Amino acid sequence: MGALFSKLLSIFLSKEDFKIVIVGLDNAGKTTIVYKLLLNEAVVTTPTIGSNVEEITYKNMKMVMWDIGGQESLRTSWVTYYTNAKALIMVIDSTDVERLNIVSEEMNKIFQSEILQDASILIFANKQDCKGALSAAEITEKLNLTSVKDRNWHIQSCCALTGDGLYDGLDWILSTKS
Ligand SMILES: Nc1nc2c(ncn2[C@@H]2O[C@H](COP(=O)(O)OP(=O)(O)OP(=O)(O)O)[C@@H](O)[C@H]2O)c(=O)[nH]1
Ligand SMILES: [Mg+2]
Repeated sequence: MGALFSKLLSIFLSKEDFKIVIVGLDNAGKTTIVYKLLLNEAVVTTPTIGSNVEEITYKNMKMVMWDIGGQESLRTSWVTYYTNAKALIMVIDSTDVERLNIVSEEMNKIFQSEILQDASILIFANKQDCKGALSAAEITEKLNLTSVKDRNWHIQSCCALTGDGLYDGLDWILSTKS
């Protein structure tokens, strides 16, 4: 979606909407997660260019999910989506060990972002069905998450193809806002 259209859409969406921004490196599984939640299907995806917005109603809460492309050239635009976000979801491909250092850099920017100060930060350790996937505990250690004391964060292991763990993650987000 073009930047101008995204801006116009955000003007029409009320501040009261439960806005969730979903980020993560390319191929992490963000779009797959959104459509699993929306349609209960593992859809075939193509890389997201710009962003994709879907509304998901869960436990009577209408969540507006902003799924943003994760390719390198798109990552600097992530911050432009953060205004009024109640939560941010970082999706990690748990098998992509080589790029965990890049994930760590992006996580640090998110934790330091003033605009996300009050947002709940959920980390999905995705692709747990794959051989060699790091566990949530291993990712917690590699990203040094336990050192982050001033943000409300949580890590949840999941598999976007089966849906395992996805609603546990949403339940955590809701628990932080009730
Ligand atoms: N095995 C496995 N594959 C997954 C899982 N989640 C996503 N995938 C696959 O990973 C690939 C990338 O998924 P996408 O959802 O398009 O990734 P994305 O994070 O939206 O990527 P960008 O839009 O480029 O930022 C697809 O082939 C998915 O089928 C999972 O839990 N397990
Ligand atoms: Mg995508």
